[in-house]
Amino acid sequence: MHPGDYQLEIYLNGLTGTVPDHPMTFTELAERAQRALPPGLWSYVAGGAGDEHTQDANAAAFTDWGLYPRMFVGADRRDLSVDLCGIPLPSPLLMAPVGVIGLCSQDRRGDIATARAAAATGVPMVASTLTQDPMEDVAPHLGDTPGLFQLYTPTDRDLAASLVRRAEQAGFRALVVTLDTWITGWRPRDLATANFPQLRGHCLANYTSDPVFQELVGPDPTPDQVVATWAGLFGNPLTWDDLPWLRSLTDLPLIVKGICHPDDARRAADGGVDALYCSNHGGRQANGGIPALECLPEVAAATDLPVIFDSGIRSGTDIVKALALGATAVAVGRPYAYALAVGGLPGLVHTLRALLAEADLLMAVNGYPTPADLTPAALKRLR
Ligand code: FMN
Repeated sequence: MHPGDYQLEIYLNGLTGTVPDHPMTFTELAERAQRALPPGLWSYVAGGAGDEHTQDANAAAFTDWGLYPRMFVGADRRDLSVDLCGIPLPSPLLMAPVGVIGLCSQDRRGDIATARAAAATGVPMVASTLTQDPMEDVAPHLGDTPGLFQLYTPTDRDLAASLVRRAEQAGFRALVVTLDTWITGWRPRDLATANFPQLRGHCLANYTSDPVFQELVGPDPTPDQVVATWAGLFGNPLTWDDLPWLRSLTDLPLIVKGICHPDDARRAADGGVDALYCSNHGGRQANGGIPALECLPEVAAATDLPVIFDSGIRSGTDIVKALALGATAVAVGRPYAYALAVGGLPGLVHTLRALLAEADLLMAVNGYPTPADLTPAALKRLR
């Protein structure tokens, strides 16, 4: 079985008159997600920082590169598996942490649906700190697929330690600490509707279920007290001096998310992290103007550590190009949030399979049978 076999399945279904229920392109996915989601949630998921130039540039940057077709390779057998910090993965694709994924499914149990999609496809879920269901309820649905836990480091160190301890006990296999979101970037779409989901009490289950948080908020808190306590400790403006403490929190692989400069990559490596996560948060945080893909080669070259990449991946082709530019694994954010909104669990499974099928078939046609064959030499810079 290759991921690309999904296309045969679709064509064979067509012989009995069945066509896919779910979108085949990102454009259609986005159009249908906009219709499926309440307007405020659509704006929150689809929007980004400032005039969204960086967010658009993230996706456009992939068209600056082309993949050389190579012949006489006989790439009839592909192996897309990768090793990420000692965790064997069937493919290099992950689902990025999306804090409101819980709200994106019609029943508002999207964290659990995402975990089930991970179980069905082998595509790991990076579970956000911000979930509708507590991590202990999400993790069992991952099945045999590894899950990673993403930490928004709170200002209270005991709460941070408690969240990490719970993630370990729930069976998550790595800790992803997000560095670029201790404060929220300027997001005009959300500001125009004065809408910030967590301030309305959404996606705080990991906090309200936490013994340290419960202690901090006091007995029988009102919803307003929960939100006020959460808002008061959500964002920790970490410095390099905090890295030894973060490292001491867990023996799990520690992955730092938001690394876009080679100096930061080197310093994080010196501080004992296990992998780098090159991302500009999908252009949601800073409208600084550099597409994340432009940062990837330098970050990848800076150390020997594995690198996860996200921000702007919209297709299987994009996955292949990011691998060639140095990523060990790549993650999608909005594409899977839209897929869940449009088609629930089956829609999400379809989109993940479609992304992998396209990547696999591009590698087959162009003669790159494994991720290791994808190097910068496979790419031609077009602009
Ligand atoms: N990143 C985090 O580290 N933690 C989060 O809770 C989180 N929530 C997000 C919520 C939404 C609605 C979106 C779209 C992104 C969020 N991100 C979060 C950023 C994603 O992990 C990822 O970096 C980004 O979506 C990748 O870009 P893409 O959407 O262009 O694929």
